[in-house]
Amino acid sequence: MFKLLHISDLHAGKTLNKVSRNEDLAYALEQVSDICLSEKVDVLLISGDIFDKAIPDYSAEGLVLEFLTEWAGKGIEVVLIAGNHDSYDKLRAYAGIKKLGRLHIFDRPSPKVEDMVFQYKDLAIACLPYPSERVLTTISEDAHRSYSHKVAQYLKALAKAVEGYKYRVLLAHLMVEKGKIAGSEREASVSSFYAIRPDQIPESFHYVALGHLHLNQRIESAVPPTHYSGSLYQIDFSEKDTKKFVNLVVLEEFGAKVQALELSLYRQLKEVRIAKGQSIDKVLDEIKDQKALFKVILEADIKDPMLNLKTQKLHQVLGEKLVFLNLELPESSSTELPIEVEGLDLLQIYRAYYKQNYNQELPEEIEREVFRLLNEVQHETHQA
Ligand SMILES: [Mn+2]
Repeated sequence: MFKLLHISDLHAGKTLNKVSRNEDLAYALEQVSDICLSEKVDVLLISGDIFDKAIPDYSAEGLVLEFLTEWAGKGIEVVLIAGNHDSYDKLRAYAGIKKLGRLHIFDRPSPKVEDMVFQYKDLAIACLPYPSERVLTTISEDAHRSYSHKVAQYLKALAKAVEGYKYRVLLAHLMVEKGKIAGSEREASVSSFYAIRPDQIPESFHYVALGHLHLNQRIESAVPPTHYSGSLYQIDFSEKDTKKFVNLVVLEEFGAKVQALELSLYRQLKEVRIAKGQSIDKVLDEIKDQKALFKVILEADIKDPMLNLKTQKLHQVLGEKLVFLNLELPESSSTELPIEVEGLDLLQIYRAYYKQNYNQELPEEIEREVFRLLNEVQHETHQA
């Protein structure tokens, strides 16, 4: 019998409009450590997206290093793989700290599948770190075949590599068709092009520990028990109102028993809408002491002389807790645009809009700011 704890998608170094989420992660990791010790877990599985970006901030790195080295002398093995947010090279550089803990890092898929297996007594963990297209092309013999075909071939080879073991687990960072998307995953990485079919997951595994999708879920149509444990905290506002879990897995002679354990959250992400005519003071009274980060949607009239005061008040009372403030203007203000929009660029349209609404020319400093913002959204959104 083995006890495994399956966690995923730590996203250390995540920020929301410059607000660091490292405290949220630290709070979750404390609970993970407590569970590992109180449940006497044998192996901790971490299925990728350790970091949110290739170069995270120092406090994120400190947090992860502290967590990973905590297990030295505690008799718990830790197996981790890279996710699509992780840098392969960064995780490879972590190889040295293996000496400190019972830490086993699989940073990228290797052409030799035998190198991708962690063995512990009669348990084998076959690992597939996020297979980027580039890596997959270099290690695959049939380069012309589709992405999902190559991944499926690799999974087959992994299943074969561990067939002699009594207990067999697959640890992978992958998109599986029919998985529910939270919205906070990187868009292209969850498209159907990158998805493998549930029936491409080899039947011979006793448990499949997946990372990538941020909602805790089981892929029912796969033959082996196939689970995403989900992110450890609400990564962004698309995960508002969702609960967070880790999976406790008991591997026994007759199969796997899987139990999702709910984590408590350091801060909730909350979306608050303030309707036109609603008292801002009253809303603020209700929410200002809550332990949460807020996205406030203010239904506004651009001609309202109090608008500036209202937004100032929101910033003043909520402070750091106000992560986003979105003004929602009535539909009509956009239909009032001059008809001869055709052939104008966005800046020209904004100039016309400003003149129509304020009866004056667009001031230079605003024009410069609008130009900068337009540049930013048009040229920088597609960077990873
Ligand atoms: Mn992720």
